[in-house]
Amino acid sequence: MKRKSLLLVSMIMVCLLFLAACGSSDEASGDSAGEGEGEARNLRVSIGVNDKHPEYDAAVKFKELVESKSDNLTVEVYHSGQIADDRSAIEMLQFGTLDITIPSTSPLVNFIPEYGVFDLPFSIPNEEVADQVLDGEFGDKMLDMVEDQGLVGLAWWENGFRNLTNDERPVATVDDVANLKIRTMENEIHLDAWKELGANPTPMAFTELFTALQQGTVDGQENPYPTILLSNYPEVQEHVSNTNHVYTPFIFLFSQEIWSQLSSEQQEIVQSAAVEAGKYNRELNRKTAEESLETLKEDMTFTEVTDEEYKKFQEKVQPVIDKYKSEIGDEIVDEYYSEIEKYSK
Ligand code: TK8
Repeated sequence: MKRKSLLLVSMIMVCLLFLAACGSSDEASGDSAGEGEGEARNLRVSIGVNDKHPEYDAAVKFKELVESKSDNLTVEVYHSGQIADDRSAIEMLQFGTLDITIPSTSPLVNFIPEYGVFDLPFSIPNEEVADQVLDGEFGDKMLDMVEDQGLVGLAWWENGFRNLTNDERPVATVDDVANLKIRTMENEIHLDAWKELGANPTPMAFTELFTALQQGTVDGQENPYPTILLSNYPEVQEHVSNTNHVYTPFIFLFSQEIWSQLSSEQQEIVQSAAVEAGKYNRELNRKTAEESLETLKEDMTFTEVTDEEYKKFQEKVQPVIDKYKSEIGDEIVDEYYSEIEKYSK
């Protein structure tokens, strides 16, 4: 009797060990979203600028990188706000009805006030400092901050230094800004800054801007040189000035709801492609900005803002910076400025 019960116990142990091994091998083969090559999916990317802009070229680069590395991911790029403007595209990511958008950071302040640091006028002094601040711990912290909004921040791309255009008069000094109807992004810091400078600002989605300039609903706008040239603003604007008043990043955002459905292998492919295409975007954007300025000097009336006048712009908007330092949060603003100082030496 004893021999039979021992045999039975041994057989049960062998079965249990076998089942345990099957269980672990199932986990290893990984059919769940977290493991293996994941399910086939087409990723839609929405950007606001048109297909002549460096951001579009970088989005196509992202598509090529993903499709070359993945067996089951495809990418479609929709430019010119065909799917939605920046703010609506962000909301579509939150609802899981769009996969990717790469907007300016400015509309994000409507969801995450801390993102207002990037809108503080005259803060980032040049692209080199921008890269070091964004690619360092501070930039990583800011990317992580979007998680509470149903978003995944994958990489920093570049919109660039913003410059003023208008159809009324040359702008060389703060006084020249008086009463200009300036379109701003949907961002209260930009609105307040242009009010403080004496303008009459109006917030508006980028997708509506060309028509508003064409119809004279607004006198002017502010954007980096590539956007000014490649959005055909010289057709509807006479004057451009090198105000360089804000450096705006583009942020590569992925819907968190859709991200969680990707396998870890697919997530790795998408993340590395977003970062690599971002480096390509920065390089192309800077080259295009130089070339665009030269063309704009031919197509428009360029007015130089001298260093002396530039300081007066900075002094004039200081009250806005002070006001938003406490609204954004003293701690994050202090950290932002100390990062800028650290890399400006
Ligand atoms: C494009 C926008 C745009 C921005 C603006 O998606 O709204 O003026 O500078 O380029 O993000």
